[in-house]
Amino acid sequence: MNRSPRRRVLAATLSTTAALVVAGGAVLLSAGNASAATTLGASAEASGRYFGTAVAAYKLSDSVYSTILDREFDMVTPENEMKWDATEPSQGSFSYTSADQIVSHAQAHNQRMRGHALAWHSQQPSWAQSLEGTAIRNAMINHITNVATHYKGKIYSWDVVNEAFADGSGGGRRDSNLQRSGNDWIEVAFKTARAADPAAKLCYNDYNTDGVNAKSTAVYNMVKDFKARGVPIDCVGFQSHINSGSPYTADYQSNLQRFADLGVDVQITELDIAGSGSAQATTYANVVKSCLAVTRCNGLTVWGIRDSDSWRASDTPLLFDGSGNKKAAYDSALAALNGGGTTTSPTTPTSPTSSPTSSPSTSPPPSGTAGCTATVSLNQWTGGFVATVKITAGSAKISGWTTGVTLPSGAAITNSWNATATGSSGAVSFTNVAYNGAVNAGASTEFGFQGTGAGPSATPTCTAR
Ligand code: 9MR
Repeated sequence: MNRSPRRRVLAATLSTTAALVVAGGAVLLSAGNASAATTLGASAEASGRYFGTAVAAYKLSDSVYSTILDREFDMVTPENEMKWDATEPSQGSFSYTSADQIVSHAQAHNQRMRGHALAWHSQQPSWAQSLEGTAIRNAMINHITNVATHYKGKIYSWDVVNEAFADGSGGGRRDSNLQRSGNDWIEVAFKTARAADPAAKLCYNDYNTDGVNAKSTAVYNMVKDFKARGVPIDCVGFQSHINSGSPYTADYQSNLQRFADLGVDVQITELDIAGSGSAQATTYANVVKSCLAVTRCNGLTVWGIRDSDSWRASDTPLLFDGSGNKKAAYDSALAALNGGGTTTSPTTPTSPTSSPTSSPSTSPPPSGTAGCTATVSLNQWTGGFVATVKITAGSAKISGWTTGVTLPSGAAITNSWNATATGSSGAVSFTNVAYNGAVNAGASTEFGFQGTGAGPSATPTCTAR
């Protein structure tokens, strides 16, 4: 069953050993920092997540490309090979050669697969482009049934429907032959995919939804409706093609969280960030941290390996340069995955009435002893709040921590991430989870919680082990 991946269990079970070999031969070292893995995939696995990339079949014979792929990544999305035009070039005649090549490569290297994409207005074969009404509806159903059946049991999650919402402030559906076949085409696509491969997570995937805006809210309302009516949907993909026209915004994390709160997983599916140097590196770290802060964020996929592999190469938006060297963005993303790094993920209110605050602990540990301090960043609005707590080790490395907060009367915690909560109102304590207890001297880790009512106003306590 793809929903409880084998390696997730392995990583959790074995993370206390001194060193171990995980996917792609990457080594997870416990010396110095128990969660400091040396590759993107191994590092993501330490928190039960994945780190993937889009792959083009024709590049697998490029040894620079495949060496990086197999060293760094534990999830693979075919960049074009599973699309409708590639898999059903003439109606009823299916062609899986290139996609199968990617699946075989992934299986041989212990990488899982994201399937992309079963139903989409773009990259339809020409025969489908000319269909309308019942004809396109039936063609879609037949296509999904065939492709999802061919890959049954081999796909961790499918982008069942891609980019069905319009850009702009209207919050409506995008016009297409699929949309014109009836507004229910999306739920029909999901039901068809579920019937064909019940083990795959079924995702809705889109771009310009990487923050709270009219388009993401339209998707949110659809997911909410699907959940209420029992339409099978398991996840939402956020493409995250980030550039000046579609920037990383401070509500990135809270947007992921509001979807997760509907009862679906969230995934970063096509990440690339235009730019270079430290600005690009900071944004990569912020996106990674946002995913790590959301319990139901399963993992991240970058849309290509080297800048030269990108669909928009001139933006140099990826983690490796054209020669395959690691960029600053790589180091920053890895550090963020390992719970370190120097960037902070800004959080903003989900309503305009919020006022972020930050307060340092009043009881710093004695120097030279194991100890920790905690600071809280609070975003609140009428009726609720999100708190991000930063735990910082003192002058010695710590191996675990517990922090205490006091909630005002009437407040209650509804959700937390990257920590185990004891209690939900009044005095509440949070203890590290397996992968973020060890914090090096002077280094930090973060966890968060969400609640109803007002957030804590006093400084959290921090006790180290
Ligand atoms: O990266 C893909 C590029 O090679 C194709 O030419 C293009 C065709 O539509 O699709 C690109 O991938 C897109 C993805 O499938 C869906 N989201 C946007 C991606 C970038 O355009």
